[in-house]
Amino acid sequence: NTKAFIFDLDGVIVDTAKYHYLAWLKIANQLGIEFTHEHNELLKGVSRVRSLDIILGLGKVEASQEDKNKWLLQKNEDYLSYLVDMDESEILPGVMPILNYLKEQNQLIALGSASKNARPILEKTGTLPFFDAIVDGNDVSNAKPDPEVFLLAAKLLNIKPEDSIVFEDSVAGIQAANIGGMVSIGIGDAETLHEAKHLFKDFTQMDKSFIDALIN
Ligand code: B16
Ligand code: MG
Repeated sequence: NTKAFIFDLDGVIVDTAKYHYLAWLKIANQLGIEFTHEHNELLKGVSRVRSLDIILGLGKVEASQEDKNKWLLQKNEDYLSYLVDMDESEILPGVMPILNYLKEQNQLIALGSASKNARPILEKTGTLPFFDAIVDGNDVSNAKPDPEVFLLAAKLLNIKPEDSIVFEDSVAGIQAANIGGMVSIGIGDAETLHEAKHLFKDFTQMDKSFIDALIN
């Protein structure tokens, strides 16, 4: 059977979460807001605009739209500076074997990411040719946990939600997949992602028989 395998980007294909964190940390420091790795969990899978609002909320800082726009721009420029030297070495362990196996099995692959920087990251890491459809932060208006991003990906592939499988590292993303009626697979920490249907620490823990069972 042909299924749609929908991958989140940050934290699933590449570990860009650390760069998002560093870029947000600069803004937080500038504003005198404490911003820990734990706080950063709240931003995973969340849009750029919403992320800033969450950080400002942590520090109970109120700001004008003008200031917010300035910080959003600064954050993105800083984030992009970390991506300049990005190459295939930044692909997370076990991802390439799974992408290759899915292709061998003639399965459809899509990206379902909140990021507006998704395409250049796929290009730089050489993973772009694997994707039959790409839906990112430029294509949707409702952020995860709204299932829009994943539903649109499945639609572009002409596959029903119940025949779609989502790989996600964020709580909001797992919730989006579940709300969309898809099979949610958490990649990361079991406690954080307890709402996922299946859970793996990373892709090296996932064997081909697991993929076979999803396909058949
Ligand atoms: P950008 P994902 C998300 O990507 C990140 O997890 C989240 O931390 C980030 O704020 C969001 O993309 C927007 O990214 O600023 O590049 O548009 O995990 O949905 O692939
Ligand atoms: Mg993610």
